[in-house]
Amino acid sequence: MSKALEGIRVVDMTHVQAGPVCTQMLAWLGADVIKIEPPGRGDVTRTQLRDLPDVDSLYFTMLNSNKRSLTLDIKHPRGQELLWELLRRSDVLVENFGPGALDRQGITWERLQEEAPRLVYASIKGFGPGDYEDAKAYETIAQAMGGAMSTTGFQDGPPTSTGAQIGDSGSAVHLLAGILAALLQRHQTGRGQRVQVAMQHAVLNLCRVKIRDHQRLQHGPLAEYPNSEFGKSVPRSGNASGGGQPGWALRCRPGGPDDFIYVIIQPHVWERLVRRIDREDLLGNPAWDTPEGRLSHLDEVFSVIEGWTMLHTKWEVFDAFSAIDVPCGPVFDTGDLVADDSLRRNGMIVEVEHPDRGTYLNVGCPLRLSDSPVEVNRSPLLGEHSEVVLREVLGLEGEELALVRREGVI
Ligand code: CAO
Repeated sequence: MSKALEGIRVVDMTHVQAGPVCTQMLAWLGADVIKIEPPGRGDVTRTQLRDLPDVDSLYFTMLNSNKRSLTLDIKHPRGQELLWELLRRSDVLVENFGPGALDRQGITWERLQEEAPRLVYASIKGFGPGDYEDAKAYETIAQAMGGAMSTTGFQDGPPTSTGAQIGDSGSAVHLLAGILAALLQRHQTGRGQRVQVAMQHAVLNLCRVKIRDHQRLQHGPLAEYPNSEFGKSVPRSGNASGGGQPGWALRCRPGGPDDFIYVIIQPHVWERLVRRIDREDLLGNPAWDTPEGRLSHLDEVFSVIEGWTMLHTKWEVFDAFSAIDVPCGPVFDTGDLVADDSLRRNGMIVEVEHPDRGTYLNVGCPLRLSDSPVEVNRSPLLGEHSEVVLREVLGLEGEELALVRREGVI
């Protein structure tokens, strides 16, 4: 079966996490993603957080599947020539180097428009133009400056980062959307365009509800928050749901660190819920029976439900509450995730074979297209496809190929 992005060639000058996640998705959708890496060392993540000596790290293998690796020294004059040849024959360039890194090599938007007018030039930086534009950024810096940290955690604790990589992988997904839109628009205009995502902007976009609450706060306290006092900015709200229906993480048996279930109280399932937990005595009492009545003492409401959940495992509570249509979800720890049958059947936890490390687990592709199935293949070894790419795409042969290798260009 064909793939959605078949025939699209991507020059992948990404490293670490934010860029590689985006180009991995382009590859899963069928693009030919050629990852350019510095000869000899490659993407820094190949050697970071290694679990096995001399083997590409899981950090690298899990973010670079389905790509081809071309080592190319972009600071060498011959490397530059080959890069430009490749760019002229490609559809998309994706990069996430520090501010100005490509410009310093003469790879500017102005020149790209002249040399490769159909090319979509996509970048991730920490920040947009202005005060912060020259600053480098990592995941947690974006979380700090995009609103996630100040609003995550409990009010009596420090600002807290979230485990979901919303700065890096969140920016990657935003960039993917921009690239696909630019490729579509190219059908009308015949031209590529520049697509830019700032990690701070991506995180802020994901914190939209907190700016909603900031404005609500100017008109009075946020009743659904667990906090008793409010200042001028939105406080950390622990495990409050953030939506229109209250929710909380409730303890379950046997009381381990992840023995919790998240329960949301919808008004129309309240009666069923209290019957299920054997608290019919609460029915008929407006302080308990109406959403407005419950709002003023949500902590008490949830501790009553917790009195029942603590007697059962999170899976038992999930079954019992799901059976009466109460929205709830057990807290999955990483062991639960990799063992979950349905995630495996859905292709979200996949086993991949690697020549150096054997079998490893990858998180699969959450996009499911009926006409473009995704097969997750292993990440490339460093420079594994250098010669084949130079031969196939740029037509280099024999002595020309031998020379670039001898001179350390690839
Ligand atoms: N051949 C030769 N040189 C190469 C090369 C190649 N194939 N590929 C990259 N390089 C060089 C670049 O030209 C650049 O050199 P100069 O510094 O001399 O200009 C250098 O490698 C990369 O620079 P950098 O600033 O990107 O790298 P860093 O490790 O100092 O910073 C990071 C890393 C992530 C902070 C920075 O890249 C950044 O801010 N990126 C944008 C935001 C981002 O994506 N952050 C997410 C990171 S994931 O948590």
